[in-house]
Parts: sequence; C-alpha cells; structure tokens
Amino acid sequence: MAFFQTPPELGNTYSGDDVLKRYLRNTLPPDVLTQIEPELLAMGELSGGELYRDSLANYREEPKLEQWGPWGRRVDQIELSSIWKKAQRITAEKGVVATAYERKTGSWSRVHQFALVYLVEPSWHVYSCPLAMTDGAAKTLTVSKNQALIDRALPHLMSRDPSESWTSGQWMTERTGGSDVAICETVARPIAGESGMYGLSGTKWFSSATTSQMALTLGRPEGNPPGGSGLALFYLEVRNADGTMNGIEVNRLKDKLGTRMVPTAELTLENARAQLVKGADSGIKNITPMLNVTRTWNAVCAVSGMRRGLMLAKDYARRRVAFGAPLDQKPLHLDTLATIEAEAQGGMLIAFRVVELLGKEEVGELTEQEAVLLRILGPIVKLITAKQGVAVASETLEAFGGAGYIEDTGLPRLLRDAQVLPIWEGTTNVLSLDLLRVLAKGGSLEPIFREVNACVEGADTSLKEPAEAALKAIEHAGTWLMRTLEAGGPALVEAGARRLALTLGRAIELALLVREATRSKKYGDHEKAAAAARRFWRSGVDLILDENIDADAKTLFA
Ligand code: MFK
Repeated sequence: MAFFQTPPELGNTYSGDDVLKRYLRNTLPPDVLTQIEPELLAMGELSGGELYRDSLANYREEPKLEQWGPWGRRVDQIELSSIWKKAQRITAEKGVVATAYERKTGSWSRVHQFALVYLVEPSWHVYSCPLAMTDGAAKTLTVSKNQALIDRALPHLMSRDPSESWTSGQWMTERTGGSDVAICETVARPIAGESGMYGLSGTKWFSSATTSQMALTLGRPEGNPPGGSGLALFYLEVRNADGTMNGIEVNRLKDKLGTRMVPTAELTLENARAQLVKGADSGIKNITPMLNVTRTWNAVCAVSGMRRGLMLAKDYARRRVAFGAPLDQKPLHLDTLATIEAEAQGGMLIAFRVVELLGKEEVGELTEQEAVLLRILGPIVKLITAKQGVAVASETLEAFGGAGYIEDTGLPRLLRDAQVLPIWEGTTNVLSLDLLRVLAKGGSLEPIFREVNACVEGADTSLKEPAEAALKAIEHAGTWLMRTLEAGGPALVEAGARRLALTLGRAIELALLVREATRSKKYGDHEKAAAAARRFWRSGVDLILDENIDADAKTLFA
C-alpha cells in the first residue's frame, strides 16, 4: 500500500501546554488560577480546534483594498480575511483587551490577559497586531489623564460587545523611518477656533491595522522645534461620522514577507482632524506607554509562536517514522528539539515576568526598584524573545523536513510571522541602544543582579553551575560596561550593546528557569524544569567579548 504521512495534530493549546500550566500553578494564588482556568481551557479549545482548522484552510486569504466606489468616489475600504473577521468578534466577546482593564484578578490581570493571548496568537494570523495597538492606546490614553478622550475612546477599546468595540492603530513610521521617529515629517496646523484640534498632513509609511476606528499618531505643530521633543501626540478617528475618510487616503497595502493577513498600509494625511492627547510637544515621550505595552505583546507573541512550533514538532516526532523508528526515538532529533524547548521555556518565563511587573504597575503595587527593573527589562524582553522566536521557528520547520517548507502544512508561516518580531516595535539594535540610554541615565545593573540573585536562591545542587553562570554573566556585564566606558568610551560601548542586552536577557532567562525548578519541587515535577535550565545553560549565556573588536568590524565593513 502506498505511504501517506499522518500530519501533526494540535489539541487544546492550554491542556497540552505543561510549561504554561506549571508556570501558572507556581505563580498565581490558587483561587486566581481556579477563577481563570475555565477561560484558559475555552481559549485553548478554540485555538487548537476551530481557529486552527480555519487557519489551515484559509491560509491564502489576504486583505483587499478597494480604493474607488462604483460612482467614482474614493472609498478606501479594506476587506479583511475571514479569520480576522472572526477574531474581531472573539476578542471582544472574550475580552482579550478588556481583561487587562477590568482587573477582575487585580494585579494578576495582565497574566490572565496575556495567558489568553499566548494560547491563541498563532491560530489567528497575527490578529494580535491590532489588539496590541488597541491595548497600547487604552494604556496611553489612561495615563494621559485626558478625560475627554478617555470618555470617548476607552469604553470602545475595552468593550466586550463586538458591535461597539474598536481597535486602534499606532502610526509612527514615515518614509523617514520607523526607528528615528524624531525626524517625522507630519505637519500639524491648529484648527482656528477649536482648542487642541489640529489638521495633520503627511505620509504614514507603515500603518498596521488600518481598519481600526482610531489611531494615535505623531505630528509636529507648526513652529515647534525639530527633534522628538517638538513632536506632539495626537488622537484621530479614521472616519467621519458619515463614514467618509477623515482626510486620510490609503495609498496601497504593503507586500510583506509575512503577517500577510495584517492590512499594513501606506497612508496620506491631508488635514486629518486630530486632537492633542497631552500638550503640544514631547510626543515621543508621551507615546512610550504604548510602545511598552506593544513590546510586551511582541514578547508574548514570540513565545506563543515558539510553543506552537514545538507542540506541532513534538506531535509529529511521535508520528513520523524514518530509518526504522519514530523520530521521538532518535537521539539526535530529541537533542535538537530539547535545545529549542529550553529556549522557548526561557523566553516564556522572561516574557511573563515582565507581564507580572506590568500588572503590578497598573494597580500601583510596584516598588521603586521594580519600576526600574521593568524599564530595564522592557527593551531586553522584546529583543531577546524576538531573536529566539526566529531561531526556534527556523529549527521547527527543519524538524519537519520538506513538509516544513510547504505552505499548506501551515508551517512556513510560523517562520515568516516570526521574522517581523525583531523588526517592528523597535529593532534589536535600537532597543539595545535604548537599554544603554536607560543605564546611562543613572540606572545600573543592580536591579537585574538582585532579580537574578533572588531567582537562584535555594537552587538545587544539581543546578549549582547554571545558577552560578547566570550570576557570573551579570557580573561580567557590569565590569565590561565600566571598563569599556573608561578605556574605549561610548563608541565601544555602543558596538557591544547588542551583546550586552542579549547576555543580560539570557542570564535572566536562565535564572528564571532555575527558579522554576526550585518552585516546582513541592509538586514533584521539578526534574523537567531543571532539565530545561541545564540545557539552556549549556547553549551558552555570556556573549560579551572583552577584546576590542571594533577595529575588526570596521575592517570587515570596508
Ligand atoms: C504582535 C505585536 C504587535 C506589534 C505591532 C507592530 C506594528 C508595527 C508598527 C511599527 O513598527 S511602529 C514603529 C516602531 N518604532 C518604534 O518602536 C520606535 C523605535 N525607536 C525607539 O524606540 C527610539 O529609542 C526612540 C524613538 C524612542 C528614540 O527617540 P528619541 O527622540 O531619541 O527619544 P529619547 O530621547 O530616547 O526618549 C525621549 C523620552 O522618552 C525620554 O524621556 P525624557 O525626555 O524624560 O528624558 C526617554 O527616557 C523616554 N523614553 C524613551 N523610550 C521609553 C521612554 N520612556 C519609557 N519607556 C520607553 N520605552
């Protein structure tokens, strides 16, 4: 009989995820876990069942832009994929954004929310993009204390009624680029007689989620100085009350490597009516609450993608027989999967550690030290999980051989959708430089040292070496920073900034893995967590180079 390979299967993404369940058990008060578990189970069922089947069946669907109506009027309507339309309804009904703001589980509300996101993200083809923006906008408006805008938009942003719920865009990137946002060209002209209202004119080069009802964006009020402080943060609604566009034209949708269902568009703004959110300057500073929230989403989506790839690869390894035995009995295959399993677990723990801190911040329970830790971890968590996400996705595809390269298996998308994670919301290098600026502004590595120390306290003797490696890496980072600044100056520190950020990230991930093993002891499943810590440690933690390698870089570039 001819041979046909059995495909991998995905079950309930919550029931099947021992790593998430262990983390939640070790972290949440038992009554909170009991309260949220039914929601997690339901989301896991949807994600591994109906949505997964949809995502495989409809993987070719893409958004379509209709610029003109039948009678010649400009309409700029974007038709979304069927999965995105379904996701719009599901996210409202399940309160994927609302959960963070309703705070039914107090300071654990962010863990609650992001556990839901983690369970579902790969099944809805990056619908997390508009949700991240929506969450970021809700946070930014909340902290702006602009009561009129809060009253206008927040009920929609956190609505559980699909007919009332809005998503938000975040339009920062222009033709001048998405990293050096301060050179944005959008001009803001005051509208006579309307306090705080401006007409915005310019081009937005990457506007994700253009189908949103509102956006937060940057523009320079006429007469303001150049640079980031001369920009202001604006709120606008995309359509007027009669459904026409608010001085906005959609030039085209972007033809991207991945995130193919995200309607990323190029926009021209011509006197788009917009309202100041918080004063007529300091726009970059005022939009940073949004950046910090969307970067957390980025990290959670990265670790969610890793888990999805691993779930499928592990299931497949049990089904796929080659060279006389199933792959799960092949030592080299197991070794390969074990290495990425440890990376995925480390990534998940750092992502959720930041989520925990964010939740505490929002209910006013963050200590001063934790606030500094959160600011330092912000760029680190985004950059390290994104890099791990790409590496793990690539290895996952390889674990399927040729099938991993074939579109209708649904696997190639895992890699393409991972590749955006280190790019949008701040590239690895831009975030490494952000970390340097935080440290230069009086921050020190002390909060990280304290965090790592607390995690490795009480570690089992079998984890002595990984625990020491995490501590040593942080010590090395500290001495490297001081020595390099003294001996080489800021340029040499800049050259090593990515290695510094990744080393700190890996050290924290390792320490959290060690802590997970320690915390699991009383439940008797500590060996699995310990094995992840050891495997992660053996892959290497400290990437810092003491030698002056700047000269080599210049030679190689020339
Ligand atoms: C699944 C996930 C979904 C995600 C969807 C993504 C959709 C994609 C759309 C995009 O890709 S949008 C483009 C993404 N671009 C970025 O995220 C910006 C990347 N660039 C940076 O982050 C730069 O570091 C930055 C623009 C902020 C640098 O600009 P500046 O003018 O040199 O800012 P500076 O001086 O570093 O910071 C200005 C102020 O903000 C300072 O405060 P002070 O004025 O009080 O000194 C900073 O401390 C503060 N600040 C900067 N970053 C902060 C922050 N505060 C808190 N948190 C931060 N992260």
